[in-house]
Amino acid sequence: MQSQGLPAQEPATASGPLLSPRPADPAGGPMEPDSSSSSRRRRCLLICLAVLVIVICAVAAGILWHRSQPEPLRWRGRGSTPHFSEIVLGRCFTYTQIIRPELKDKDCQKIWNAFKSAFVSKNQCNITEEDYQPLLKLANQTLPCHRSIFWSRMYDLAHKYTKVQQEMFTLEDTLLGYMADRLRWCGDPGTSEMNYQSCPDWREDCHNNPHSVFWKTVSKGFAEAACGVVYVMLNGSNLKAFDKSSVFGSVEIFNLQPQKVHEVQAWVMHDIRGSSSDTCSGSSINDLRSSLSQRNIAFTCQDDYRPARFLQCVNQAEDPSCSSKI
Ligand code: N1C
Repeated sequence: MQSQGLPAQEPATASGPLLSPRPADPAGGPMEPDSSSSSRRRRCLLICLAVLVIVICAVAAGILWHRSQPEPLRWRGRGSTPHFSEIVLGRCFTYTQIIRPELKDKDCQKIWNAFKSAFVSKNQCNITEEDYQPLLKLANQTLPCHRSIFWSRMYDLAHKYTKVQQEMFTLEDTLLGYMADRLRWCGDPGTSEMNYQSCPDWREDCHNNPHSVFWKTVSKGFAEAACGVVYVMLNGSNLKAFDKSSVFGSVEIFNLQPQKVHEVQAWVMHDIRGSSSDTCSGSSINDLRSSLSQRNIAFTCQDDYRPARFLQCVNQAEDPSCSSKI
């Protein structure tokens, strides 16, 4: 039978120093079948060992690499809205190309970059109004006088109203508000990525987070730009229709410009089947009246402004308050 061993003249060191030297074959003939098969077994064993070592090293390196990736900080608020960048960029194009084509020359890619640069890779509790200034400059938009509507605790009805009355604008009907409407976002100091796991909560983590500072900054800009008669929709089914701690009560009214704003007209709306907790003659509206009079801005107030009431009645037409006689 033909030997399956290596030729005896092959140097013993060819397989490496770990191999034991092959027995010498004084006749120069084929090796003994026993010793050749044991050398094969050893070689197999060595190859298996080497493969095992490589696998262990690869797994260990993988684990170390994974651990060295910085984990984003953990906050108490929900993380960024999934696909935040795609949504903001898409909304920018929708707004500038379809909704308000007069803004078609805005550069949405630049706007998105400025938005992201305002908060990524920064301390998420130390975001400032200045961080958002480049974004505000790029997305700047002029609104005609008498067309701005503010709201507080009345998100749905105010936006239903401007959907029908298309020449009127809430902040969410401007490019900046439209892009960010109902989204959440934050970054992480360790990376230039978004944090999709958690974001700082205004109450439980910190006030100067990317989301709160954004709304404060753009609300301030929206109020500064308003002129003529401005409108505000307030929720009379809340205990206080006017809340001094709301964005409207703490930011917007203080940034209306008395030289441009002649009058603030408030509409205090009540849920059709809800309670009527506060009205134009209540004390919270009085607070609003006096805040504005100190700033020399005239004030008028209407309970259940009829055009907005009609919108509430679309869903509850059977209610007596929706009958045309009332
Ligand atoms: O605190 P609010 O109401 O009085 O804020 C509303 C007021 C509006 O007039 C807007 O111009 O301030 C502006 N504004 C927004 O447009 C806006 N969209 C979404 C302020 N906040 C806005 N958000 C988010 O809702 C944001 O997270 C903020 O804290 C809330 C405010 O809602 P609110 O208490 O009903």
